[in-house]
Amino acid sequence: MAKKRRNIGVIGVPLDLGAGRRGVDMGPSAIRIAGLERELEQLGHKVEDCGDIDVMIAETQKAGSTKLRYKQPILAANRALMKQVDKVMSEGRLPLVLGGDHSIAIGSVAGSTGFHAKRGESLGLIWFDAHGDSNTPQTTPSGNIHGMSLAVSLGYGDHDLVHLGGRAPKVQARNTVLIGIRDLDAGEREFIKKSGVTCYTMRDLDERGMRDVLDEAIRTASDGTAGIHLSFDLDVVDPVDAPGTGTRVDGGISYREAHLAMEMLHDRALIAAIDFVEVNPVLDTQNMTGVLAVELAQSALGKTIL
Ligand SMILES: [Mn+2]
Repeated sequence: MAKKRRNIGVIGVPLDLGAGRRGVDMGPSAIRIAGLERELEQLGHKVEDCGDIDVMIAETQKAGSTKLRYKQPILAANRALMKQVDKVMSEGRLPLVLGGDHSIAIGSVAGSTGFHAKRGESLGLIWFDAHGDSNTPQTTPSGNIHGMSLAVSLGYGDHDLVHLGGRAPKVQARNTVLIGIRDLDAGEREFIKKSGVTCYTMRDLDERGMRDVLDEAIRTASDGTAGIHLSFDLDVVDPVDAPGTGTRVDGGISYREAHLAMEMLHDRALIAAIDFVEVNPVLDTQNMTGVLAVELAQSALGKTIL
């Protein structure tokens, strides 16, 4: 049994328009099939599945600008997600958002921070990822919006995406932490250095260990905030343990490091909202990565070994 029993609202976002490879739209199903609701209820939580956000599929849409591919349908899906996250939080539940590609963090973070902004509060953001997701339309090599969502949340990039919900930025750089980074584009490197976010690369994790890094990350993201939005891209985990993601990068965090991070967040942080994104069943092995997402959700929500 988890120490803190929570009411949880699961929200699926079957969106792959922000990614370069297809298939991540099946992520919410893969995570549900792996037993998400059952496992969380076994911990004593009350889980309600709110179903999926309506999203367009690539076959009915035009990509439009090569610098912001599928902007309009991505914006529409994120607007709906923002409203659903706000609704779930207004009902006193923790939003657990299942991606979909990482562009869905635009709406998820807009929703969670918007809920708190109405109460004069802000949230910190902890972003686990192999990548920076900090391109802008000016720097993007691919035009894929899942590579822009962190920058958007910090107030940089396309005006409509940045101002979704009317407020910008959604989070302050001083409360924003990236962890597990090992593959950055040139523009992202510049952005991360200048923006004021805290970035722990794989080298930092190698040298200092997950425990030390997470301790500091929780302090940074919690400082002056009402809680932490956890956005977890499964590609932060080494491809040996998480083969089902579209942009695999070798040398990621281990299975145990990922669990330790989630366990520490449960014990030492106030988690306000959670995203698990980029599970791609088309590229997976026997739904290993969907199962991993469920296991990490359990650890973040109070599962202990002893
Ligand atoms: Mn990402």
